[in-house]
Amino acid sequence: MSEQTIFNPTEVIMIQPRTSLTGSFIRMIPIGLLYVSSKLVKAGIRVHILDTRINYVSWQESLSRLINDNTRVIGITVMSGRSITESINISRFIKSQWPKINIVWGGPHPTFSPDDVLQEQSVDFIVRGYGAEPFYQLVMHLCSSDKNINLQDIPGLSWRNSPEKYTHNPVENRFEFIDYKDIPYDLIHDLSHYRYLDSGEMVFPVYSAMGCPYRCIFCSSPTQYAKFDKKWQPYPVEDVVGHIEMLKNKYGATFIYFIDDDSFVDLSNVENIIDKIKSAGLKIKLGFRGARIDEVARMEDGFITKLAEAGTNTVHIGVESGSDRILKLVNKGITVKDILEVNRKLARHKEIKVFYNFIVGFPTETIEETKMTRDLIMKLVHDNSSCCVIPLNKPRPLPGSELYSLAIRFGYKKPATLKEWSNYDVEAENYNPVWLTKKHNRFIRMMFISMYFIDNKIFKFNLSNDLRNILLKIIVLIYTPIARLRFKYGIYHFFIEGRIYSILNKFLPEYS
Ligand code: B12
Ligand code: SF4
Repeated sequence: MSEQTIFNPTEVIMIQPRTSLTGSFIRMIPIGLLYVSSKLVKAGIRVHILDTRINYVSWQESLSRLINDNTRVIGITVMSGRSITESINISRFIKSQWPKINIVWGGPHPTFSPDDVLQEQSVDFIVRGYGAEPFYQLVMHLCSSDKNINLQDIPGLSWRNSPEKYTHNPVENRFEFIDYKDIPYDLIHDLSHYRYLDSGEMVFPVYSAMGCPYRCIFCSSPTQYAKFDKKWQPYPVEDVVGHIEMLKNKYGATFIYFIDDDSFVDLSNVENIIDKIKSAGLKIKLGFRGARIDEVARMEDGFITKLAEAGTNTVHIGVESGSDRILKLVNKGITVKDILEVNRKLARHKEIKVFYNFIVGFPTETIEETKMTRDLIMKLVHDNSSCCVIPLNKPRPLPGSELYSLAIRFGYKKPATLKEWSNYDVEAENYNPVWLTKKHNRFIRMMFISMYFIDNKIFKFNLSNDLRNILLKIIVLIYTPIARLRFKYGIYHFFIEGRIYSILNKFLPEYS
């Protein structure tokens, strides 16, 4: 397809909506939008990025300023949860003012639940799965004089034929690898808006590997890769290090956050990366969001020291439960004993801050088993003062996952409308899985909120001393003893803090 065939000139706008409260503390550059725009930018099409997490109150004006007669397509990246409400508002606003502009949704939510997205009349197309090539083809189809590209041939594309009839093209069953030199970072004009827990670092999310070979039943990844020949594939080590070098030299990166599903499937791959970082003389901090207990169990102390010496200061590990029965049910492949041993091993490496993830309230989980998770959390914090426990998740069954089939057996009905999906957020008070008793839900809610306090998180994050953070720290100092009492003894009665949290979550201005 040559550039001359495009109706001249064509402009595309890519929008990052607001996400949940978590997203206001970890605000990464919207790389989903950069990846998906990469081929268009290479073909010379003008692409603008609008991140409504920044200056949220004036997003309508900012968008109106960007739209002109050449704007043909607007893409929005959508995760399940709060960003759905935001994306509906944005899409309806566009359609009400500029009905001819095509609106395309992509990202995790449309990938897993496309039908309910197509019920929303303001959305014209969905791209499921990896987006760079399909989005390029769609824009070509919509904007170019060359009609060789048929909608039917675009992988992962979905659209509405009539109010009740939708077409879903099959997705390509392989990973999308984008050359780091083609990622159009320059579309982001001010990098200073992005942050990782207010650490003051210039953070860039980077892939070192795609996919995951494990099959935890609650995770969307095994469903996404079910038909892939290879479930895990690393990027060439030279590319990973070349990418980091470019980000450091050209954009001032000080912290690389590996967003891989799982970075440590092959320990020698990470070792090669850190060796190469060292030999290139790159001084940069590293964080890994994808690590497993059994993988850390395989690491010698020397390996962990080497990771730390290469700049690693953050590792996220999925622990999930303090009950061996639940760990088995969710196919985690680890035991509570393994978790405790790994935590003690990591306690010997204080330079690395470990973040543990938990999920409570699986179908068949008893309140006693949830209490075992509570006890494990207290033990982990006791044994390793540098660990942090991420606020709890409740299981959110995604269509196609094993958890989904299990949950259906226990009376689960998936949200019927897009609006209902927007309540599917980790912070949402009103997401109470049907298989849990009222008492169990209230117990989990108490744990969820207390978890912000029990491990002195806020003081481990080096938050700056702006007004919001000072207020937060005062609240934490006052409330921590109460939270610890509630957590330790399971006191969930008269939980007015839960209401206060919900109100704050709704009305707190976006962290900007
Ligand atoms: C960084 C990250 C975050 C960041 C912010 C992400 C953001 N965009 O705002 C933070 C930390 C805030 C976050 C929070 C959460 N996250 Co998260 N997160 C990720 C992570 C690690 C990387 C996302 C990313 O940047 N990927 C790289 C880019 C290149 O990929 P991509 O975004 O998928 O984009 C590609 C396609 O999806 C598509 N595409 C994307 N957007 C668009 C738009 C258009 C128009 C088109 C055509 C195509 C398209 O094309 C892109 C290129 O191929 C992924 C796991 C992963 N490895 O992907 C989980 C992941 C997205 N998160 C997930 C979850 C569950 C959560 C939380 C619920 C966790 C929690 N307990 O708090 C919250 C929910 C937040 C919310 N609802 O608002 C799930 C998604 C579930 C879902 N259905 O939405 C994932 C997939 C992890 C997993 N396997 O479970 N997350
Ligand atoms: S190891 Fe992580 S990415 Fe892989 S299936 Fe389990 S939860 Fe998902």
